[in-house]
Amino acid sequence: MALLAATPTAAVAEDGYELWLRYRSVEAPWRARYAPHATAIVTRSASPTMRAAQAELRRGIVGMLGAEPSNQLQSGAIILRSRVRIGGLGKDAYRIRSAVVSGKPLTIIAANSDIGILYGSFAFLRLLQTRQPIDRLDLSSRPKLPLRLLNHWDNLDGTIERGYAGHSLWNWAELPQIHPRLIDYARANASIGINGVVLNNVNANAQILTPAYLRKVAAIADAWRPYGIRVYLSARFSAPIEIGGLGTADPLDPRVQKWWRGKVDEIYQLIPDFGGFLVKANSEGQPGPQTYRRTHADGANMLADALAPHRGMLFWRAFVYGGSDDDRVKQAFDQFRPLDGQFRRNVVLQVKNGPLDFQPREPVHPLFGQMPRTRLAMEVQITTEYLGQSTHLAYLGTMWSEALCSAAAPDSLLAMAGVANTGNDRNWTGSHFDQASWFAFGRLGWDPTAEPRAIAEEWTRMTWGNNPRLVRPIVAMMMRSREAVVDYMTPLGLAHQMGTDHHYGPAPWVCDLPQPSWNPCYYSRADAQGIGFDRTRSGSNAVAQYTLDVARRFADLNSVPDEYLLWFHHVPWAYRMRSGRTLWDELVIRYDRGVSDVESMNRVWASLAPMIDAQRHADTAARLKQQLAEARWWRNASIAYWQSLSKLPLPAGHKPPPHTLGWYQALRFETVPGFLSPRIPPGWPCLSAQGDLPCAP
Ligand code: GCV
Repeated sequence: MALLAATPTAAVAEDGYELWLRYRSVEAPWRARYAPHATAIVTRSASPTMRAAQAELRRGIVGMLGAEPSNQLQSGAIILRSRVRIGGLGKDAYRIRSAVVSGKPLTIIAANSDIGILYGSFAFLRLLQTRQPIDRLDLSSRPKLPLRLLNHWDNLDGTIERGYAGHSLWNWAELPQIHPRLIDYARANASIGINGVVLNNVNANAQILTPAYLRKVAAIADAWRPYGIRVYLSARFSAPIEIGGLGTADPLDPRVQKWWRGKVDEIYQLIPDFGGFLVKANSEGQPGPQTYRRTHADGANMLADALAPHRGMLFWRAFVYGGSDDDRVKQAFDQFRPLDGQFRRNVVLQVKNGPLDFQPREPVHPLFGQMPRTRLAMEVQITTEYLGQSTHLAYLGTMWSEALCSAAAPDSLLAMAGVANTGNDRNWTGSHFDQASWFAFGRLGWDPTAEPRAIAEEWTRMTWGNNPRLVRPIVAMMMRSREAVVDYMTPLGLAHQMGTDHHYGPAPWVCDLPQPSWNPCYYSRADAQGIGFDRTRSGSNAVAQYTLDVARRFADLNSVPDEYLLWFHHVPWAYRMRSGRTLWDELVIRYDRGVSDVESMNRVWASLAPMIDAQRHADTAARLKQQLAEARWWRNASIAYWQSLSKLPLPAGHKPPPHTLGWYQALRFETVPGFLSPRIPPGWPCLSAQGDLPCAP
């Protein structure tokens, strides 16, 4: 890295479109080291995937080294060798090694399949992008999970449920014409090993299964095939009624089974490598087999049987609640655990990382490790519905790694599914830093044991630059960022304290929604005596859903980690924490710690201005400023509410909220994403970017 310090990179105009595949010119000393090992790209195959690999290598080499590679077998050539039968490595794996053949130094990228070559090519480019030596290579890599899928919650009208980066990338009016952006999307995904994309929202519209849409879906599948990306669709369980003319969707009805078989055959006629279906059933108003008194297994197996002859997969979501009065976080486990062993081989049960709903922090879902005879996918949310949406900087690699490391999760996994955070904003994700979570999702899908810090560093180098004076502070900021959000939103195991419906901003006081578990008060259980949800034996006993040793640790106040205290226990405000402080004091200190972390992120980012291009710097600075205002708002509104119950003074040195509780309760946010039309009556108070000040009229 000493080479870098001598030649700081010039900051040129950038808008974030290129993501982490920027391929900017490397510093002269590195060019001198790299150029002799990237003089040519040689391959015998002209398959579309090999052409994509060649094109990417060429693009990277021209961009970074400024020289056009030839296609001659010469000193310094990169040889792409597919179908070489590398023992012990699977289909997607690659090996990269340096060799000397007939006196010529060469770099050989070898794989069992063409797609392995594409992955290997991206890995080779990554070495240059992150300034690693490439003259004595011998490395190989294979994905630990075979299926690595993005789930888009894109609606057919172009809106995106919980999307904060513009409209859908799929322009149904324009399709089957392929916009070049769809190819850049495929390149980005292939570069991080993503190999499947569900195009439409799990709150599905059956129209996607009609011939007119399927022809457009087939065009996307054709365009992405060279990049190893299979297309999947969310299927609406009641489609046989809505588009099939049947009077029922009962999975045991032979007419329904025949309709699905016919539909699946029709899809495979158009898309021979169609990935399969994703289904949200009997959840949040979606239809499902329980409507006909059938089980989730009956429903999933019926669809799986239709897909099986074509080797299609059926992803069935375990996100269910509302069918009982029991603690919401217990309901998925209670419904699905008894079905272990009843699903077909091509069914994957898709389970959210935690048992509630993508909160800033949850313990791992107890189904992981406890469905030994069922194939599982871990579903995470890349789009930050509950972590400040696209304003707050929250790198999620740390959060997912926490879930993946817990409860033997990686061993029981077949797949990772990530709810996509992309839209048609120029930089894809709204916030530049949200690109990092997309990147981390792919890298963790490839290797769930990968270090989130290493991933953050890789992304930073590829996205912002290799200058250590920039890499170190950005990585430090990212590594702390999610914990900061936890601290100023829902510290110490609190959850779901967000505003009704849009989930934007604090609303811990809400207690009047018809479905009990939609209310923040349901989760905090806060009253004059204390706070927290008793999930031990004296309460809902959700803790008993974990394996014995984990359950014991969580159930015991002496061993439960502070991070999960209020998730599992209801404790008095004066409860003495391990730190020696009372719970009340600790709570306030955590809120303030979160806010001060965001203050420091603002300072760090400002100091990086000379090293970062103006547009991306300014955009990020504006979001960080807004984040700070919102972090303070979260802190102040939450403390004002808890204090109205605890009646305790703030610990010394911690400032009281600048407004009354009523002021925070009166704020309305009808223009945040999720609402289709602005409905703010004139005169409503709102929060300005400057902090706790009413907006100008
Ligand atoms: C697609 C949460 C979100 C919903 C989402 C649901 C799900 O409840 O708020 O928008 O619906 O999760 O995962 O199905």
